[in-house]
Amino acid sequence: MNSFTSITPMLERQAIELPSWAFGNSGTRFRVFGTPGTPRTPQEKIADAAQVHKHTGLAPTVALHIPWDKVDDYAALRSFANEHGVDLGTINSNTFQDEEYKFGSLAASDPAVRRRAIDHHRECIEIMHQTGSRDLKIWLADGTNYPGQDDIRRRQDNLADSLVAIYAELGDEQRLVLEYKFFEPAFYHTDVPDWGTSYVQVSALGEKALVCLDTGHHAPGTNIEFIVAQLLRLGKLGSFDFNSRFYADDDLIVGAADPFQLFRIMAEVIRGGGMDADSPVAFMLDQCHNVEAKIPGQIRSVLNVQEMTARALLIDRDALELAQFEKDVLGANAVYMDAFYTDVRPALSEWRASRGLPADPMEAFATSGYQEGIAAQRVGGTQAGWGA
Ligand code: AOS
Ligand code: ZN
Ligand code: ZN
Repeated sequence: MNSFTSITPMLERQAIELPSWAFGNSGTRFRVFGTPGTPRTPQEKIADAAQVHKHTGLAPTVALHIPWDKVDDYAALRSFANEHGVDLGTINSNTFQDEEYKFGSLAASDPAVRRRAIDHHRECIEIMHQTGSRDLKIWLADGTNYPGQDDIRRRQDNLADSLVAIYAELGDEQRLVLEYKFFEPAFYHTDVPDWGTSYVQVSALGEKALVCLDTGHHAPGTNIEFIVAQLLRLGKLGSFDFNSRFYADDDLIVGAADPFQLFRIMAEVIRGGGMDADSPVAFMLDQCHNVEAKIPGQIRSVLNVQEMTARALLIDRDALELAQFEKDVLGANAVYMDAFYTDVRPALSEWRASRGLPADPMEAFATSGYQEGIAAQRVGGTQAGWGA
């Protein structure tokens, strides 16, 4: 097994982008539970996200959601983020909350609706010029609830045409990442339901269009690490939306439901070059913290990714390849499992301390007084969250 010392250069490079919406109030369709100190503005969300980076060194950028994080001056918002030690990252579009999008957006049969959705993405790209963002993330709730409701084939052509119009607006250094999801809120068919559809659509656009893989967006039992291996092999894995699920798109803390799956995903990321210095793959959380404290929830999340990444980096690839070559099934599996069963937390704590970071980020935040401070200070105002 590789030594911990040998993997620290890769760990040093790890960066996990935080979603602004993780810090706002969010919830399921049943209820949104508010918590004291919840941000009321994009600036307060960014200040909270900066606490995660301060205590872990793992989260240097914050993704925005438009219009939830709409401000008059995005350059000023970027300066605010920089003053807090972080930068702005992915711009996430939103065509899933307006009345006009009841029957879809970029895939809708109504050309006027498609034009509105395309214009929204043009606005997002304009914002990207001001925030310095590389990625435009497109997730569509588009789909139908009943067989026959709409022409599912024509919707693919509508989507393709809409994406061409958006792609043409991208700057030279900008990318479009198209996220898929197998169901919800549409229940009969979703217009971008799987990695294959996203791959087909982005491949038709060009090299600046790639797939976004949300780990909560697959049917139970899906071998997600196979999709990771395939998209890396095809050069079309643009980004992850990390979270974990027990049943659907639960948006729970990544690794909480199945740390072994996260380990296997990171093992394929590493095998496929996704952690190399020149890797185009972006790693982001897409989570909501409905019953747990939000900032600690995000700290726990990035630590979970770091821990499973470290374990996956411990895999002795030479020993694994030899065992595979020799058809030593149990030997090969043992190489894999030896790495997975290695508790890397003590080594990570020491490593953090050696870099001037808290050995225990959760404890450091809990005793920092920050949570108590915002709970006392942020009284009144609209507590940001879904649709805020
Ligand atoms: C929706 O299920 C997708 O995961 C989106 O990436 C994300 O949750 C949304 O854009 C933010 O609410
Ligand atoms: Zn997502
Ligand atoms: Zn999702």
